[in-house]
Amino acid sequence: PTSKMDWWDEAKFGMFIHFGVYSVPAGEFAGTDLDGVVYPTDSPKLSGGVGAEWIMYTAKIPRETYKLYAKDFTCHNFNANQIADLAKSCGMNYLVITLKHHDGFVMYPTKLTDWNISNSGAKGLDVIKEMQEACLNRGLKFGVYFSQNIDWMTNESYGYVPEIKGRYKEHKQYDDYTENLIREFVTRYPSVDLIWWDGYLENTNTNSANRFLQAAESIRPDIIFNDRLYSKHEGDYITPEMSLNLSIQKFKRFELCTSINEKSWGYSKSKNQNSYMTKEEIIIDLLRCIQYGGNFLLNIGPKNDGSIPVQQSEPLEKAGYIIQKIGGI
Ligand code: JFZ
Repeated sequence: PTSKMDWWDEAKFGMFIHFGVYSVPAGEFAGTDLDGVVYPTDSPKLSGGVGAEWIMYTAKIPRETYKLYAKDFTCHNFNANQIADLAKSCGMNYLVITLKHHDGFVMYPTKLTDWNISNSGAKGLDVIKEMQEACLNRGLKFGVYFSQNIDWMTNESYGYVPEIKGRYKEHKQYDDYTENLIREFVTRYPSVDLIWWDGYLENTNTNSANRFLQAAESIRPDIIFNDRLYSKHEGDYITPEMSLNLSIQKFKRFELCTSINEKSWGYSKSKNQNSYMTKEEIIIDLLRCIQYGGNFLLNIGPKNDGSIPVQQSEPLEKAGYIIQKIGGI
């Protein structure tokens, strides 16, 4: 018997891509980098709120100011085929790209908000479509990261203001928008294989959440979901971000995600957010995941022109060389 999890159970290695308007400021605002930001010391690795993709929030950039970055989101050197080739050459079997991160910017030309790629320097380009086609052509499964309830561009959402974090609020209008966006997306790009939810899990209205799942599954019955939709939603697999808790992971499907730039998911030019995994570290994390039966989702953060900085492509290419040498994974 076949199950929708069949491909996922064999996937082992995938590429995560954080790409959006935050790739323009790239961790720097008003000429200063995030020197003043206090990073949590209890976690040596990356957590939410400290990466360059959070700059609108951490540097308290006003909405109208942040919107000005969109014109420099050019994607002039974005090459979906090249990125998919890189994933393939490393033995990766799937790819997950940000459709909408916490800044609310939508990476395909949606009808539902003006805050999308067609009103940016990349006007005319559909990153989601190109990436999906490149994946389809190479037999890579295709997924999208979707921030379902953090959207700093609107008061209708949860959590531009820290005080509302952790407190449940009904956001009917925003939840309707999310549901419509999911429906539009899966209708327009029906070969999507996975939605990687992310948000304030304790704030998701469970009725709304079930409508999001339904909207996607009604068009794409075999779609896979991670576990970051709401607190009690298990999803199809769990996503331990920093480390593996092996007592849990023996019993549940898991996917470890990590960024090649250990300090940021989105591209950063800040000296405080530049620490890159070596090829050895990539191979070790990958093998540890595989050994315990999980998948490893490794993140890159392209620049605003769509190119992959050499500090990220180099360790990945070198790891890919080793993986090819041993005959794949
Ligand atoms: C979230 C985002 O806030 C972040 O920008 C990035 O997209 C990342 C992949 O996901 O951050 C999280 C979410 C969950 C955990 C840590 C960081 N977690 O469960 O440990």
